[in-house]
Amino acid sequence: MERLIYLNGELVERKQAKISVFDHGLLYGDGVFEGIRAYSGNLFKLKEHLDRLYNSAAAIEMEIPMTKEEMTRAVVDTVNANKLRDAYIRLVVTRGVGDLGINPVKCFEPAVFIIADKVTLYPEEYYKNGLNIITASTRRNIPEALSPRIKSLNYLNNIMAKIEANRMKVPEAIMLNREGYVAECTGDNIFLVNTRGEVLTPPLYTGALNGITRTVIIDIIKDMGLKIIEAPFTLFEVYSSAECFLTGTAAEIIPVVDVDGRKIADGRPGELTIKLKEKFRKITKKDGVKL
Ligand code: PXG
Repeated sequence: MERLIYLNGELVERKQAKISVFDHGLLYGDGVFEGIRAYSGNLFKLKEHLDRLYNSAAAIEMEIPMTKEEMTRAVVDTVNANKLRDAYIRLVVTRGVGDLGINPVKCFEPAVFIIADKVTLYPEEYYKNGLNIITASTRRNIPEALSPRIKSLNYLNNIMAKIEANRMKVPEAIMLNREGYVAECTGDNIFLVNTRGEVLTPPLYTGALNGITRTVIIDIIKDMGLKIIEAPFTLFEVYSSAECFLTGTAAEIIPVVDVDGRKIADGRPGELTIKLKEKFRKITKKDGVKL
């Protein structure tokens, strides 16, 4: 079946889903987006994703021409039109068509499109054996220039770090902020478990995206009665950790067993990491908006 794409209020066939070369999302990366998943007919944490989308839009002074209720309906309709129960959903809002100058005042209407597709799962061995990752030399964008909390269409900062990972033939890379503290990975948040059994994750001000999965994991850790510490840490804490894992909509929870060629603990996925993954899987069918 040909995919149906939501484009500015209409469901159109993939071939008809076209954006102008004068769209400022394309010309300048001027826009925002979300990556969302549906699990067995449940749009997991859709409200939280939409809140982040509207906050990102507000941060770049762009008004999304739809209410959150209308956007919820548009997402539900798009997934249903494609007869999907498990899906990866890409929701994009661009500044819209303007002229060749950067000035957004000439862009009169943001463009909204939603793509719903099958989820491409990460290889099973990533979860079973854990990831080898590196530290990128590319530092995270500084908040004084552009807040790394905005999920904008300008992902070049992360892409440059991803290219470094590709060069080293590993699937992810740690990004440090300007001060040298660990911020996050190119498309995932990062967590450590130290040898005292405390869980650490970088605070958002270090340059981490406010990950939806990150928040869910923090809540699970608190429910388990474990201590979660949101405080800056360096590569020293990473290299000497008892466990390390990444979180994200696509990856869910994925163990890390090697950073920059140094083994994390015994080089096997950690016990708590595995437990968190199981707990996370259980709630993906519950918390969200039903299709
Ligand atoms: N940090 C960054 C920089 C991200 O882009 C996350 C963390 C995880 O956030 P969520 O809300 O998903 O738990 C993301 C989001 C990809 C890809 O293809 C990944 C993301 C976004 C776009 C593409 O790997 N991850």
